[in-house]
Amino acid sequence: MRRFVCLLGLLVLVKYGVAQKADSTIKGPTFVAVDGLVDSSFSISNANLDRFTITEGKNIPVTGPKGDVKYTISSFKGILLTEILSKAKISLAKEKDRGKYVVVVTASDGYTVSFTYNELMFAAAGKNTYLLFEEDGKPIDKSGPFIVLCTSDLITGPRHVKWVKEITVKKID
Ligand SMILES: Nc1nc2c(c(=O)[nH]1)N[C@H]1C(S)=C(S)[C@@H](COP(=O)(O)O)O[C@H]1N2
Ligand SMILES: [Mo]
Repeated sequence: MRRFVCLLGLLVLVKYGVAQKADSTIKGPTFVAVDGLVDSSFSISNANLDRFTITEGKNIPVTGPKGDVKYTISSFKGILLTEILSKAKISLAKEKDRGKYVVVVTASDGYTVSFTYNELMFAAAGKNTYLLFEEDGKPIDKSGPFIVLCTSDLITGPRHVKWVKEITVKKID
């Protein structure tokens, strides 16, 4: 009996130790809050990704301000930001105020990026901005678990957001 208890204790320790190790590779929040001027706020985590249409992409260079390629994302899985926003439903008080609405993406380290309503609805960024949750066939570890990236940006580094925490819809004055 004592042996059994010892073994059980060991198993628990091993399992706990492994779980700790797996968690320590994740730097950012495990869920992304979608909120602000929307009809319904919600959060996205690994547990509810199946609510969304998943898109795949490949060979995306992440470039610095001078065009230098820092690295290339060879493949990714993600959700279009517009798909997320269409579920949340941005509430425009007046249609012609659309130009005053912005979608602000923030990370746990304070890094912040914004997309305007008009560019997401009517320009290339709308079809190319994703919340990524997988890179190279695996969950994103050191920059994740969630990244926002606009693949149509001429320089992709600045609007590449690691450790995404929140996607908020705001209105400027
Ligand atoms: N959360 C967060 N995301 C970030 C940054 C940051 O400091 N914090 N740096 C940005 C910059 S300056 C670049 S060029 C790209 C690529 O940076 P990396 O090489 O650190 O991945 O990520 C961007 N995303
Ligand atoms: Mo950068």
